Amino acid sequence: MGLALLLLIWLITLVSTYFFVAKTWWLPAGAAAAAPWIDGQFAITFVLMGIIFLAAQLGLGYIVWRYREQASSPPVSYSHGNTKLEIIWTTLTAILFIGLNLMGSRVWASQRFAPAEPGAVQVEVTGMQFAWYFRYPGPDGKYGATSAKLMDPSAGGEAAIGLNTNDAAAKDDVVTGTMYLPVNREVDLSLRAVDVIHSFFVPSFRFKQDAVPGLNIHMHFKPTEIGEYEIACAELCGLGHYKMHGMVHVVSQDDFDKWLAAREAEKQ
Ligand SMILES: [Cu+2]
Repeated sequence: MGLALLLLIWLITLVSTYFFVAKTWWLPAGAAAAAPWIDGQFAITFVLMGIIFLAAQLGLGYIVWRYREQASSPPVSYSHGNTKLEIIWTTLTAILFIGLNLMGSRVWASQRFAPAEPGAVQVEVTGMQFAWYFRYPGPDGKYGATSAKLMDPSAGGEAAIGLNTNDAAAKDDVVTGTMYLPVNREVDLSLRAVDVIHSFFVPSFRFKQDAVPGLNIHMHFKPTEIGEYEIACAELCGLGHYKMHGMVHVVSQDDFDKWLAAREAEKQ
């Protein structure tokens, strides 16, 4: 019985480790400037945690087998703990977790606290049950005013985000249901939410940030590959959460300019 348990524990350990090593459930290929940095952080975390996980589970299996009940087993003796050992492993765990946090905080902060590169494309993303809307400020470079009173999610587009069309700065604002971005240019993102908390997640960009009602959250990132990428809502936000899906089209600067000009023309 002890041997069967040892084999079972080791088998579960090795099979679950295999999925991480073989990357069977890995994220899609990175397509933004920070992606290699974030992937590197993932790799460090998985390798360190993987070594500890393997050592702990293989050790557990061995001990289950080594101390199995046998005819010659001595009577059980109880341990009342070992303060020195507890201090050692608590300290090591604290160093590991705080260290990983400090390492990861650099890339996290670089996308949030450091200012976006000059000339970044401005895009406002609004999450609502259950859609994403994208707003470009137009030639004036200014977003027009919005108001909660004007919001009509059932109408879609400008009305959904409550754009005040009487505001001069709103005249050239473009609101779309699909996001277009020029390749290799930084994107200065403003994230808003209408109703509940949503989370703007683009797995290919390794980009995830909550959108919170009442807050305007700024982040920036740089797509580096032309292509189409999925957007998912990563915060359980209601019954339709599963279909809160969108697409980002990363195109050349030329195609982006043409696309935006065509949207402006549609407004006239
Ligand atoms: Cu959502």
